[in-house]
Amino acid sequence: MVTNTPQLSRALRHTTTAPVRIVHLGLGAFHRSHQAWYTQHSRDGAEWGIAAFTGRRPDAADALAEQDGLYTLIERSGQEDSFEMIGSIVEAVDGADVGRLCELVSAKETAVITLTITEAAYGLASDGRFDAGSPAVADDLARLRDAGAGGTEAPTTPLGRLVLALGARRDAGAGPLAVVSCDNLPGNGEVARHAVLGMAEAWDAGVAAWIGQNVSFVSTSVDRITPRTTPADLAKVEESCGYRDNSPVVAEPFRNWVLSGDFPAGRPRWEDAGAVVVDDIEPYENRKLWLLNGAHSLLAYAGQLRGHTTVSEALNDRLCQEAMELFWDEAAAHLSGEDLHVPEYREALRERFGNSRIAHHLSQIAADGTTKLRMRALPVLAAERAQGRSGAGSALMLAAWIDYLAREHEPQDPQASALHVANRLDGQERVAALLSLVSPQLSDNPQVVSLVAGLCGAFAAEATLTSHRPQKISGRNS
Ligand code: CS2
Repeated sequence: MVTNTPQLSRALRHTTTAPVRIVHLGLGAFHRSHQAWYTQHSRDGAEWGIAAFTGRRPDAADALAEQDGLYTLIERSGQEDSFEMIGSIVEAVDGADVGRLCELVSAKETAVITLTITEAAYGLASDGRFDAGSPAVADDLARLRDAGAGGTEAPTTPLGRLVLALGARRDAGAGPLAVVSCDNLPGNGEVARHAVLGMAEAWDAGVAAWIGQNVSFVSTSVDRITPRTTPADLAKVEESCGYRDNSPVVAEPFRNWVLSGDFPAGRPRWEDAGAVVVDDIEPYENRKLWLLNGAHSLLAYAGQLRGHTTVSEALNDRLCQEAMELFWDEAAAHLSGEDLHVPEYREALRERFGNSRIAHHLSQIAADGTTKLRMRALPVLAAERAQGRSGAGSALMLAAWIDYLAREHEPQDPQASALHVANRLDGQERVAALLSLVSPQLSDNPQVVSLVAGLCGAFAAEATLTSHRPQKISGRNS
Protein backbone atom coordinates (compact mmCIF):
# COMPACT_ATOMS: atom_id res chain seq x y z
CA MET A 1 0.00 0.00 0.00
CA VAL A 2 1.29 3.49 -0.93
CA THR A 3 2.05 5.71 2.05
CA ASN A 4 2.11 9.50 2.51
CA THR A 5 -0.49 9.86 -0.25
CA PRO A 6 -2.49 13.08 0.04
CA GLN A 7 -6.14 12.83 0.99
CA LEU A 8 -8.79 13.67 -1.57
CA SER A 9 -10.15 17.22 -1.15
CA ARG A 10 -11.42 20.03 -3.35
CA ALA A 11 -8.14 21.92 -2.94
CA LEU A 12 -6.21 18.84 -4.09
CA ARG A 13 -8.37 18.38 -7.17
CA HIS A 14 -9.03 22.09 -7.86
CA THR A 15 -12.79 21.64 -8.00
CA THR A 16 -15.35 24.26 -7.04
CA THR A 17 -18.73 23.68 -5.47
CA ALA A 18 -22.12 24.19 -7.07
CA PRO A 19 -24.79 26.05 -5.06
CA VAL A 20 -27.10 23.77 -3.06
CA ARG A 21 -30.33 23.28 -4.99
CA ILE A 22 -31.00 19.64 -4.09
CA VAL A 23 -31.41 18.30 -0.57
CA HIS A 24 -31.04 14.57 -0.15
CA LEU A 25 -32.20 12.42 2.76
CA GLY A 26 -30.42 9.08 3.14
CA LEU A 27 -26.77 9.67 2.33
CA GLY A 28 -25.48 6.19 1.54
CA ALA A 29 -23.66 4.31 -1.19
CA PHE A 30 -26.67 4.06 -3.49
CA HIS A 31 -27.36 7.79 -3.53
CA ARG A 32 -23.71 8.37 -4.38
CA SER A 33 -23.61 5.82 -7.21
CA HIS A 34 -26.94 6.90 -8.66
CA GLN A 35 -28.54 10.35 -8.19
CA ALA A 36 -25.18 12.07 -7.50
CA TRP A 37 -23.72 10.43 -10.63
CA TYR A 38 -26.69 11.52 -12.78
CA THR A 39 -26.43 15.07 -11.44
CA GLN A 40 -22.72 15.24 -12.22
CA HIS A 41 -23.38 13.96 -15.74
CA SER A 42 -26.14 16.47 -16.53
CA ARG A 43 -25.00 19.28 -18.77
CA ASP A 44 -26.13 21.83 -16.19
CA GLY A 45 -24.78 19.76 -13.28
CA ALA A 46 -22.40 22.57 -12.28
CA GLU A 47 -25.44 24.61 -11.20
CA TRP A 48 -26.90 21.89 -9.04
CA GLY A 49 -25.16 21.10 -5.76
CA ILE A 50 -26.49 18.42 -3.42
CA ALA A 51 -26.61 18.73 0.36
CA ALA A 52 -26.93 15.13 1.56
CA PHE A 53 -28.06 14.13 5.06
CA THR A 54 -27.40 10.75 6.66
CA GLY A 55 -30.10 8.70 8.40
CA ARG A 56 -29.34 7.21 11.79
CA ARG A 57 -25.59 7.69 12.08
CA PRO A 58 -23.27 10.60 11.26
CA ASP A 59 -20.37 8.39 10.00
CA ALA A 60 -20.98 8.66 6.25
CA ALA A 61 -21.35 12.43 6.52
CA ASP A 62 -18.20 12.77 8.64
CA ALA A 63 -16.09 10.74 6.22
CA LEU A 64 -17.35 12.67 3.21
CA ALA A 65 -17.15 16.09 4.85
CA GLU A 66 -13.44 15.46 5.48
CA GLN A 67 -13.04 15.29 1.68
CA ASP A 68 -15.32 18.30 1.00
CA GLY A 69 -17.97 15.91 -0.34
CA LEU A 70 -15.69 14.45 -3.03
CA TYR A 71 -15.36 10.71 -3.53
CA THR A 72 -14.36 8.16 -6.12
CA LEU A 73 -16.84 5.99 -7.96
CA ILE A 74 -15.27 2.65 -8.83
CA GLU A 75 -17.17 1.31 -11.80
CA ARG A 76 -16.64 -2.45 -11.71
CA SER A 77 -17.36 -4.46 -14.82
CA GLY A 78 -16.79 -8.19 -15.18
CA GLN A 79 -13.30 -7.41 -16.54
CA GLU A 80 -11.95 -4.24 -14.98
CA ASP A 81 -12.35 -1.25 -12.69
CA SER A 82 -12.51 2.36 -13.83
CA PHE A 83 -12.38 5.35 -11.51
CA GLU A 84 -14.25 8.64 -11.57
CA MET A 85 -14.30 11.46 -9.07
CA ILE A 86 -17.79 12.67 -8.20
CA GLY A 87 -18.23 16.22 -6.92
CA SER A 88 -21.96 16.90 -7.01
CA ILE A 89 -22.38 16.46 -3.24
CA VAL A 90 -21.27 19.81 -1.90
CA GLU A 91 -22.36 19.38 1.70
CA ALA A 92 -22.52 16.14 3.71
CA VAL A 93 -24.47 16.54 6.94
CA ASP A 94 -25.32 14.40 9.97
CA GLY A 95 -29.07 13.69 9.72
CA ALA A 96 -29.47 14.72 13.36
CA ASP A 97 -28.67 18.30 12.33
CA VAL A 98 -32.32 19.09 11.76
CA GLY A 99 -31.62 22.83 12.05
CA ARG A 100 -29.43 22.74 8.94
CA LEU A 101 -32.04 20.65 7.12
CA CYS A 102 -34.75 23.22 7.86
CA GLU A 103 -32.45 26.05 6.78
CA LEU A 104 -31.66 24.41 3.43
CA VAL A 105 -35.20 23.24 2.70
CA SER A 106 -36.51 26.76 3.39
CA ALA A 107 -34.05 28.35 0.99
CA LYS A 108 -35.71 29.58 -2.19
CA GLU A 109 -32.88 28.11 -4.29
CA THR A 110 -33.71 24.57 -3.12
CA ALA A 111 -35.87 23.03 -5.83
CA VAL A 112 -35.70 19.28 -5.24
CA ILE A 113 -35.60 16.91 -2.27
CA THR A 114 -34.54 13.37 -3.14
CA LEU A 115 -35.05 10.41 -0.80
CA THR A 116 -33.29 7.07 -0.33
CA ILE A 117 -34.59 6.37 3.15
CA THR A 118 -35.29 2.61 2.58
CA GLU A 119 -38.66 0.99 1.90
CA ALA A 120 -39.22 0.43 5.60
CA ALA A 121 -39.03 4.14 6.47
CA TYR A 122 -42.32 5.06 4.77
CA GLY A 123 -44.26 3.75 7.78
CA LEU A 124 -46.37 1.28 5.81
CA ALA A 125 -48.56 -1.20 7.67
CA SER A 126 -48.91 -4.78 6.38
CA ASP A 127 -51.95 -3.68 4.34
CA GLY A 128 -49.60 -1.33 2.46
CA ARG A 129 -51.15 1.89 3.87
CA PHE A 130 -49.41 4.51 5.96
CA ASP A 131 -49.70 3.52 9.61
CA ALA A 132 -50.27 6.74 11.54
CA GLY A 133 -50.62 4.74 14.74
CA SER A 134 -47.27 2.92 14.66
CA PRO A 135 -44.98 3.52 17.66
CA ALA A 136 -42.22 5.09 15.48
CA VAL A 137 -44.68 7.58 14.00
CA ALA A 138 -46.28 8.32 17.37
CA ASP A 139 -42.88 8.97 19.00
CA ASP A 140 -41.82 11.27 16.21
CA LEU A 141 -45.13 13.13 16.29
CA ALA A 142 -44.48 13.93 19.94
CA ARG A 143 -41.06 15.29 18.97
CA LEU A 144 -42.52 17.25 16.05
CA ARG A 145 -45.03 18.85 18.39
CA ASP A 146 -42.26 19.76 20.77
CA ALA A 147 -40.08 21.16 17.97
CA GLY A 148 -43.06 23.08 16.53
CA ALA A 149 -43.70 24.62 19.95
CA GLY A 150 -40.09 25.81 20.14
CA GLY A 151 -38.92 22.92 22.37
CA THR A 152 -35.57 21.16 22.27
CA GLU A 153 -36.77 17.82 20.84
CA ALA A 154 -36.25 17.13 17.13
CA PRO A 155 -37.78 14.36 15.05
CA THR A 156 -35.55 11.34 14.47
CA THR A 157 -37.24 9.57 11.54
CA PRO A 158 -36.66 10.75 7.95
CA LEU A 159 -40.40 11.37 7.58
CA GLY A 160 -40.63 13.47 10.73
CA ARG A 161 -37.57 15.47 9.72
CA LEU A 162 -38.91 16.03 6.22
CA VAL A 163 -42.29 17.22 7.49
CA LEU A 164 -40.64 19.63 9.94
CA ALA A 165 -38.42 21.02 7.17
CA LEU A 166 -41.38 21.43 4.79
CA GLY A 167 -43.17 23.32 7.56
CA ALA A 168 -40.14 25.63 7.76
CA ARG A 169 -40.30 26.16 3.97
CA ARG A 170 -43.94 27.15 4.25
CA ASP A 171 -43.10 29.65 7.01
CA ALA A 172 -40.28 31.07 4.87
CA GLY A 173 -42.62 31.51 1.88
CA ALA A 174 -40.04 29.81 -0.32
CA GLY A 175 -42.62 28.30 -2.67
CA PRO A 176 -43.25 24.93 -4.27
CA LEU A 177 -40.70 22.17 -4.83
CA ALA A 178 -40.51 18.49 -5.73
CA VAL A 179 -39.97 15.51 -3.43
CA VAL A 180 -38.50 12.60 -5.39
CA SER A 181 -38.61 9.14 -3.83
CA CYS A 182 -35.78 6.89 -5.01
CA ASP A 183 -36.72 3.86 -2.91
CA ASN A 184 -37.81 0.53 -4.35
CA LEU A 185 -41.57 0.82 -3.84
CA PRO A 186 -44.30 0.66 -6.46
CA GLY A 187 -45.79 4.15 -6.92
CA ASN A 188 -43.11 5.53 -4.60
CA GLY A 189 -44.21 9.12 -5.29
CA GLU A 190 -47.74 8.35 -4.13
CA VAL A 191 -46.45 6.37 -1.16
CA ALA A 192 -44.26 9.34 -0.19
CA ARG A 193 -47.21 11.70 -0.57
CA HIS A 194 -49.40 9.57 1.73
CA ALA A 195 -46.66 9.18 4.29
CA VAL A 196 -45.67 12.87 4.35
CA LEU A 197 -49.27 14.08 4.36
CA GLY A 198 -50.28 11.46 6.94
CA MET A 199 -47.53 12.64 9.27
CA ALA A 200 -48.20 16.33 8.59
CA GLU A 201 -51.95 15.99 9.13
CA ALA A 202 -51.38 14.40 12.50
CA TRP A 203 -49.09 17.31 13.41
CA ASP A 204 -50.37 20.54 11.89
CA ALA A 205 -53.31 20.83 9.48
CA GLY A 206 -51.94 24.10 8.05
CA VAL A 207 -48.62 22.51 7.11
CA ALA A 208 -50.46 19.53 5.62
CA ALA A 209 -52.62 21.83 3.48
CA TRP A 210 -49.54 23.74 2.30
CA ILE A 211 -47.79 20.48 1.38
CA GLY A 212 -50.89 19.32 -0.48
CA GLN A 213 -50.81 22.47 -2.63
CA ASN A 214 -47.09 23.10 -3.03
CA VAL A 215 -45.19 19.83 -3.01
CA SER A 216 -45.06 17.67 -6.10
CA PHE A 217 -44.31 14.01 -5.35
CA VAL A 218 -42.38 12.46 -8.21
CA SER A 219 -42.30 8.68 -8.77
CA THR A 220 -39.12 7.04 -9.97
CA SER A 221 -37.69 3.65 -10.75
CA VAL A 222 -34.01 3.57 -9.82
CA ASP A 223 -31.44 0.95 -10.66
CA ARG A 224 -27.74 0.42 -10.07
CA ILE A 225 -26.25 -2.47 -8.14
CA THR A 226 -24.08 -0.97 -5.43
CA PRO A 227 -22.40 -3.42 -3.05
CA ARG A 228 -20.74 -2.37 0.19
CA THR A 229 -17.27 -0.82 -0.10
CA THR A 230 -14.46 -2.90 1.39
CA PRO A 231 -10.98 -1.96 2.72
CA ALA A 232 -9.54 -3.52 -0.46
CA ASP A 233 -11.45 -0.91 -2.49
CA LEU A 234 -9.84 1.91 -0.50
CA ALA A 235 -6.41 0.45 -1.24
CA LYS A 236 -7.27 0.15 -4.94
CA VAL A 237 -8.21 3.81 -5.20
CA GLU A 238 -4.98 4.84 -3.48
CA GLU A 239 -2.96 2.71 -5.82
CA SER A 240 -4.74 3.74 -9.02
CA CYS A 241 -5.63 7.38 -8.36
CA GLY A 242 -2.70 8.56 -6.27
CA TYR A 243 -4.82 9.99 -3.46
CA ARG A 244 -6.39 8.61 -0.32
CA ASP A 245 -10.17 8.34 -0.38
CA ASN A 246 -11.82 7.11 2.82
CA SER A 247 -15.21 6.94 1.18
CA PRO A 248 -15.18 5.46 -2.32
CA VAL A 249 -18.25 3.77 -3.77
CA VAL A 250 -18.36 0.64 -5.93
CA ALA A 251 -21.04 0.10 -8.58
CA GLU A 252 -21.74 -1.91 -11.68
CA PRO A 253 -21.48 -0.06 -15.03
CA PHE A 254 -25.25 -0.40 -15.64
CA ARG A 255 -27.55 2.35 -14.39
CA ASN A 256 -31.13 3.32 -15.05
CA TRP A 257 -33.49 6.06 -13.87
CA VAL A 258 -37.09 6.49 -14.96
CA LEU A 259 -39.03 9.46 -13.55
CA SER A 260 -42.61 10.63 -13.69
CA GLY A 261 -44.00 13.84 -12.20
CA ASP A 262 -43.65 17.62 -12.02
CA PHE A 263 -40.74 19.74 -10.87
CA PRO A 264 -42.32 23.12 -10.06
CA ALA A 265 -38.96 24.75 -9.22
CA GLY A 266 -36.88 23.00 -11.91
CA ARG A 267 -34.36 20.14 -11.86
CA PRO A 268 -31.04 19.20 -13.41
CA ARG A 269 -31.15 17.89 -16.97
CA TRP A 270 -30.76 14.31 -15.79
CA GLU A 271 -31.84 13.07 -19.22
CA ASP A 272 -28.42 14.20 -20.52
CA ALA A 273 -27.05 11.37 -18.43
CA GLY A 274 -29.59 8.85 -19.69
CA ALA A 275 -32.54 9.33 -17.31
CA VAL A 276 -35.92 8.83 -18.94
CA VAL A 277 -39.03 10.87 -18.16
CA VAL A 278 -42.33 9.09 -18.80
CA ASP A 279 -46.04 9.67 -18.22
CA ASP A 280 -46.81 6.15 -17.05
CA ILE A 281 -44.12 4.74 -14.84
CA GLU A 282 -45.89 1.62 -13.58
CA PRO A 283 -44.74 -0.87 -16.22
CA TYR A 284 -41.08 0.18 -15.74
CA GLU A 285 -41.39 0.04 -11.99
CA ASN A 286 -42.94 -3.39 -12.06
CA ARG A 287 -40.31 -4.71 -14.43
CA LYS A 288 -37.52 -3.54 -12.17
CA LEU A 289 -39.17 -4.40 -8.84
CA TRP A 290 -40.26 -7.87 -9.87
CA LEU A 291 -37.49 -9.02 -12.15
CA LEU A 292 -34.47 -7.45 -10.46
CA ASN A 293 -35.52 -6.92 -6.86
CA GLY A 294 -37.79 -9.99 -6.76
CA ALA A 295 -34.97 -12.22 -8.00
CA HIS A 296 -32.62 -10.55 -5.52
CA SER A 297 -34.87 -11.41 -2.58
CA LEU A 298 -35.35 -14.96 -3.82
CA LEU A 299 -31.58 -15.43 -4.20
CA ALA A 300 -30.94 -13.73 -0.84
CA TYR A 301 -32.97 -16.32 1.08
CA ALA A 302 -32.56 -19.40 -1.11
CA GLY A 303 -28.87 -18.65 -1.68
CA GLN A 304 -28.07 -18.33 2.02
CA LEU A 305 -30.00 -21.51 2.79
CA ARG A 306 -27.71 -23.22 0.32
CA GLY A 307 -24.55 -21.82 1.86
CA HIS A 308 -23.81 -18.98 -0.56
CA THR A 309 -22.67 -15.49 0.37
CA THR A 310 -23.04 -13.36 -2.76
CA VAL A 311 -25.51 -12.97 -5.61
CA SER A 312 -23.07 -14.30 -8.20
CA GLU A 313 -22.36 -17.39 -6.09
CA ALA A 314 -26.08 -18.08 -5.71
CA LEU A 315 -26.54 -17.70 -9.44
CA ASN A 316 -24.06 -20.50 -10.02
CA ASP A 317 -26.31 -22.86 -8.08
CA ARG A 318 -28.63 -24.71 -10.41
CA LEU A 319 -31.49 -24.85 -7.90
CA CYS A 320 -31.37 -21.11 -7.24
CA GLN A 321 -31.15 -20.42 -10.95
CA GLU A 322 -34.12 -22.63 -11.70
CA ALA A 323 -36.20 -20.97 -8.97
CA MET A 324 -35.30 -17.54 -10.33
CA GLU A 325 -36.39 -18.48 -13.84
CA LEU A 326 -39.67 -19.90 -12.52
CA PHE A 327 -40.40 -16.68 -10.68
CA TRP A 328 -39.42 -14.64 -13.74
CA ASP A 329 -41.79 -16.67 -15.92
CA GLU A 330 -44.62 -15.80 -13.57
CA ALA A 331 -43.69 -12.12 -13.39
CA ALA A 332 -43.20 -11.85 -17.15
CA ALA A 333 -46.77 -12.99 -17.74
CA HIS A 334 -47.91 -9.72 -16.12
CA LEU A 335 -45.46 -7.36 -17.79
CA SER A 336 -46.90 -6.11 -21.01
CA GLY A 337 -45.72 -3.42 -23.39
CA GLU A 338 -43.27 -3.99 -26.20
CA ASP A 339 -40.78 -1.40 -25.07
CA LEU A 340 -40.27 -3.35 -21.85
CA HIS A 341 -38.19 -5.90 -23.81
CA VAL A 342 -38.61 -8.49 -21.07
CA PRO A 343 -36.51 -11.29 -22.62
CA GLU A 344 -33.59 -8.90 -23.19
CA TYR A 345 -34.02 -7.46 -19.70
CA ARG A 346 -33.85 -10.98 -18.24
CA GLU A 347 -30.75 -11.77 -20.25
CA ALA A 348 -29.08 -8.54 -19.10
CA LEU A 349 -29.96 -9.40 -15.48
CA ARG A 350 -28.36 -12.85 -15.74
CA GLU A 351 -25.19 -11.10 -16.82
CA ARG A 352 -25.40 -8.36 -14.17
CA PHE A 353 -26.05 -10.87 -11.38
CA GLY A 354 -23.29 -13.08 -12.69
CA ASN A 355 -20.60 -10.37 -12.39
CA SER A 356 -18.45 -12.10 -9.80
CA ARG A 357 -16.18 -9.08 -9.40
CA ILE A 358 -19.14 -7.40 -7.65
CA ALA A 359 -19.43 -8.98 -4.20
CA HIS A 360 -23.07 -8.17 -3.54
CA HIS A 361 -23.80 -9.81 -0.21
CA LEU A 362 -27.02 -11.79 0.12
CA SER A 363 -27.24 -10.86 3.80
CA GLN A 364 -27.48 -7.17 2.80
CA ILE A 365 -30.43 -7.87 0.48
CA ALA A 366 -32.14 -10.15 3.04
CA ALA A 367 -32.85 -7.24 5.42
CA ASP A 368 -36.39 -5.82 5.83
CA GLY A 369 -38.03 -8.93 4.37
CA THR A 370 -41.60 -8.15 5.45
CA THR A 371 -41.62 -4.87 3.52
CA LYS A 372 -39.62 -6.05 0.52
CA LEU A 373 -41.62 -9.26 -0.02
CA ARG A 374 -44.86 -7.25 0.04
CA MET A 375 -43.56 -5.38 -3.03
CA ARG A 376 -41.68 -8.22 -4.69
CA ALA A 377 -43.55 -11.52 -4.18
CA LEU A 378 -47.13 -10.56 -3.36
CA PRO A 379 -48.10 -8.66 -6.56
CA VAL A 380 -46.93 -11.49 -8.83
CA LEU A 381 -48.51 -14.18 -6.65
CA ALA A 382 -51.82 -12.27 -6.59
CA ALA A 383 -51.73 -11.71 -10.36
CA GLU A 384 -51.03 -15.39 -11.00
CA ARG A 385 -53.82 -16.56 -8.73
CA ALA A 386 -56.23 -14.06 -10.27
CA GLN A 387 -55.60 -15.86 -13.55
CA GLY A 388 -56.22 -19.27 -12.03
CA ARG A 389 -52.62 -20.39 -11.65
CA SER A 390 -50.92 -21.43 -8.44
CA GLY A 391 -48.24 -18.73 -8.24
CA ALA A 392 -45.81 -21.35 -6.97
CA GLY A 393 -42.77 -19.49 -8.33
CA SER A 394 -43.61 -16.46 -6.16
CA ALA A 395 -44.62 -18.71 -3.27
CA LEU A 396 -41.11 -20.22 -3.41
CA MET A 397 -39.67 -16.81 -2.53
CA LEU A 398 -41.91 -16.66 0.55
CA ALA A 399 -41.06 -20.24 1.50
CA ALA A 400 -37.33 -19.50 1.21
CA TRP A 401 -37.77 -16.48 3.51
CA ILE A 402 -39.67 -18.60 6.05
CA ASP A 403 -36.96 -21.28 6.01
CA TYR A 404 -34.27 -18.62 6.30
CA LEU A 405 -36.03 -17.25 9.40
CA ALA A 406 -35.83 -20.68 11.02
CA ARG A 407 -32.06 -20.19 11.26
CA GLU A 408 -31.80 -16.39 11.40
CA HIS A 409 -33.25 -15.51 14.77
CA GLU A 410 -32.38 -11.80 14.80
CA PRO A 411 -33.28 -10.60 11.29
CA GLN A 412 -33.19 -6.89 10.54
CA ASP A 413 -36.80 -6.00 9.89
CA PRO A 414 -39.19 -3.13 10.68
CA GLN A 415 -41.45 -5.73 12.35
CA ALA A 416 -38.63 -7.52 14.18
CA SER A 417 -40.51 -8.10 17.45
CA ALA A 418 -43.67 -9.45 15.80
CA LEU A 419 -41.42 -11.59 13.60
CA HIS A 420 -39.73 -12.98 16.67
CA VAL A 421 -43.06 -14.03 18.20
CA ALA A 422 -44.39 -15.58 14.96
CA ASN A 423 -41.14 -17.41 14.38
CA ARG A 424 -41.54 -19.35 17.63
CA LEU A 425 -44.73 -21.08 16.44
CA ASP A 426 -44.75 -24.39 14.56
CA GLY A 427 -45.90 -25.81 11.24
CA GLN A 428 -48.64 -24.08 9.25
CA GLU A 429 -49.45 -21.85 12.20
CA ARG A 430 -45.95 -20.43 11.98
CA VAL A 431 -46.17 -20.04 8.20
CA ALA A 432 -49.51 -18.19 8.50
CA ALA A 433 -48.26 -15.93 11.29
CA LEU A 434 -45.12 -14.98 9.34
CA LEU A 435 -47.07 -14.42 6.12
CA SER A 436 -49.49 -12.13 7.97
CA LEU A 437 -46.57 -9.76 8.61
CA VAL A 438 -45.95 -9.53 4.88
CA SER A 439 -49.65 -9.08 4.14
CA PRO A 440 -52.97 -10.32 5.55
CA GLN A 441 -53.88 -10.94 1.91
CA LEU A 442 -51.53 -13.94 2.10
CA SER A 443 -52.36 -15.29 5.56
CA ASP A 444 -56.13 -14.89 5.09
CA ASN A 445 -56.03 -17.33 2.20
CA PRO A 446 -55.70 -20.94 3.47
CA GLN A 447 -54.72 -22.18 0.01
CA VAL A 448 -51.81 -19.75 -0.13
CA VAL A 449 -50.72 -20.73 3.38
CA SER A 450 -50.65 -24.43 2.47
CA LEU A 451 -48.97 -23.74 -0.88
CA VAL A 452 -46.17 -21.85 0.87
CA ALA A 453 -45.97 -24.41 3.70
CA GLY A 454 -45.67 -27.20 1.11
CA LEU A 455 -42.76 -25.42 -0.56
CA CYS A 456 -40.81 -24.98 2.68
CA GLY A 457 -37.69 -27.15 2.55
CA ALA A 458 -37.42 -26.72 -1.24
CA PHE A 459 -33.88 -25.40 -0.90
CA ALA A 460 -32.56 -28.04 1.46
CA ALA A 461 -29.14 -29.24 0.34
CA GLU A 462 -30.32 -32.43 -1.30
CA ALA A 463 -33.56 -31.09 -2.76
CA THR A 464 -34.39 -30.66 -6.39
CA LEU A 465 -37.09 -28.37 -7.59
CA THR A 466 -38.65 -31.18 -9.56
CA SER A 467 -39.72 -32.77 -6.29
CA HIS A 468 -41.51 -29.54 -5.40
CA ARG A 469 -42.08 -28.54 -8.96
CA PRO A 470 -44.66 -25.78 -8.99
CA GLN A 471 -47.80 -26.40 -10.95
CA LYS A 472 -47.19 -26.03 -14.66
CA ILE A 473 -47.44 -22.40 -15.64
CA SER A 474 -49.32 -21.48 -18.74
CA GLY A 475 -49.22 -18.18 -20.58
CA ARG A 476 -45.46 -17.58 -20.45
CA ASN A 477 -44.47 -14.70 -22.63
CA SER A 478 -40.76 -15.24 -22.60
C1 CS2 B 1 -31.58 -4.93 -3.53
C2 CS2 B 1 -31.48 -3.51 -4.13
O1 CS2 B 1 -30.96 -4.73 -1.27
C3 CS2 B 1 -31.91 -4.91 -2.05
O2 CS2 B 1 -33.04 -5.09 -1.66
O3 CS2 B 1 -32.52 -5.66 -4.23
O4 CS2 B 1 -30.73 -2.67 -3.33
C4 CS2 B 1 -30.90 -3.54 -5.55
O5 CS2 B 1 -29.55 -3.89 -5.54
C5 CS2 B 1 -31.06 -2.20 -6.24
O6 CS2 B 1 -32.41 -1.87 -6.28
C6 CS2 B 1 -30.45 -2.26 -7.65
O7 CS2 B 1 -30.83 -1.18 -8.37
